Amino acid sequence: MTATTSAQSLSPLSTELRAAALAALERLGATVPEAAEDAGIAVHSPLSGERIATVRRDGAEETRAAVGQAAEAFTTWRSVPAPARGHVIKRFGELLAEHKADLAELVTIEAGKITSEALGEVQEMIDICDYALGLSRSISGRTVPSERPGHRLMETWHPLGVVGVISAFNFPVAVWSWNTAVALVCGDTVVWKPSEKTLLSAIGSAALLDRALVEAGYPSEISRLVLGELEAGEALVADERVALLSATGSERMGAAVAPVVAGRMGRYLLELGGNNAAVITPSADLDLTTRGVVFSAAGTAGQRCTTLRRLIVHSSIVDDVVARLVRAYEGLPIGDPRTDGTLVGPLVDAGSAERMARSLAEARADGGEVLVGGGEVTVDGAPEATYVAPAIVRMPAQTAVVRRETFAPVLYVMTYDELDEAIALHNDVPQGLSSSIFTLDAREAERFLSEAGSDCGIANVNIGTSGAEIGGAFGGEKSTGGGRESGSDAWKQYMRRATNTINYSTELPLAQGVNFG
Ligand code: UN1
Repeated sequence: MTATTSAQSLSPLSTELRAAALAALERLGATVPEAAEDAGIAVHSPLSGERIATVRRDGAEETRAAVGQAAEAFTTWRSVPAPARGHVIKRFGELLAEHKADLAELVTIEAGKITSEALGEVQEMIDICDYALGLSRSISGRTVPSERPGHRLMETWHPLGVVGVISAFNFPVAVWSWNTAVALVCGDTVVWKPSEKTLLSAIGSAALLDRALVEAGYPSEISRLVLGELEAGEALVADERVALLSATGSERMGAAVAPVVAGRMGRYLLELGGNNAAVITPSADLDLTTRGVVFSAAGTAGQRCTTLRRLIVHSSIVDDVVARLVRAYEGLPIGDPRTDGTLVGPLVDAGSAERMARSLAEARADGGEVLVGGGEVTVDGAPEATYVAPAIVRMPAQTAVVRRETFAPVLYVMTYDELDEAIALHNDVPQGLSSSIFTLDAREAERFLSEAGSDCGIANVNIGTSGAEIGGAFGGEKSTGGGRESGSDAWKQYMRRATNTINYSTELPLAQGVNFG
């Protein structure tokens, strides 16, 4: 490893962050391909707002080479028995458990998550490994009655090929692992293009998977990492050898990716923007509701795709709900995410803060009233970092700014009188990821979960919109992209289905009674 980010140019905080990141990577057994400052990709830490490293930049050519290696590795990996593939994932999970703190530290340094949430992200990786291990012994097709005597009709599932994974900064490692653990037990190989904002976390986690593969005697080409930007992403999306492209990011990114993959008849799995809402009804337990709302709206500094962005509150309780939330927001500890007790860390970069400020200005122009937060917060020793106070805005209507996802902690509050009105308002946004209702009334809860209720991929009762477990299928409808990752039967997207008809009779009866001579 050559240190090309000159120590003199770093502030004391950035020096400390760089040293901590490099030490964590060393413990993870990872080598950082550092590049000259003007040649590579700059890695910033949101904790200092400054560059802490410069990493090699892979372009289209390197991406195509990685896909070629993964395609070659597929020809052997696909024939390894699924339970044996599961053992590699089991080992990967063990390594993740052993290095949980190291990887979480990198996630905190690069994505700005508080330590507890960063540890939670790594736990989510361990959980999906457990899940995928079980899957490796339970993937199964079915047998269907044949209309012909002496015939068997059945379905079998086979590996698909190379899976391309494009992941976002806010879950820099967990989302890759959902895709990778499942894809690998399904017999696919993976090429990963992580967010250019979180390359060190990616390098650290990929090193652990490499170790699990190599220890078991398999080639590390089964899983490839591409350290690139737009050019690398475009090459991955366009490559015909990528059978499934799984991408997490903005609605704009998804709208660019989908036509390219569809145009080459590839498959895509998209997990895009969310504009998640909670309906709060008069019977809600307001202590529990307040806690659920604050975690989902202000947690991760509003930077989850599942972050709660809209509250639709019954007009009879809105003043009480708002007063409780404002009180809770006023007491939110904002600051260095490594410090015990901090609940809100920095935004990923200054661009996020600018977009938040623009959205707040637009909300005000629409008649919105900012009840708490919204401003930048200065944190000692980190003058270049971007910390903000999570905001609550009372809106007279669901205007354009509310219908758009702003990836920052802004919670819009609107009111309703009849549940039908609340559900209509809830669904009247382009996105359809996650949703909640807070109620103790079973009829209201069931209506929200019914076909005439929330139109989202995730609909909860008496918990917030974020923090899903890996066992369920994760994803959403409408402009969220329609994909499902992680648990349940999401594995089917990573495999191809074959329908087999086997004739074990001495006759050749044709289906549909056709007589052919
Ligand atoms: C994301 O923000 O892209 O449900 C994923 C949650 C997490 C995953 C979020 N388990 O909030």
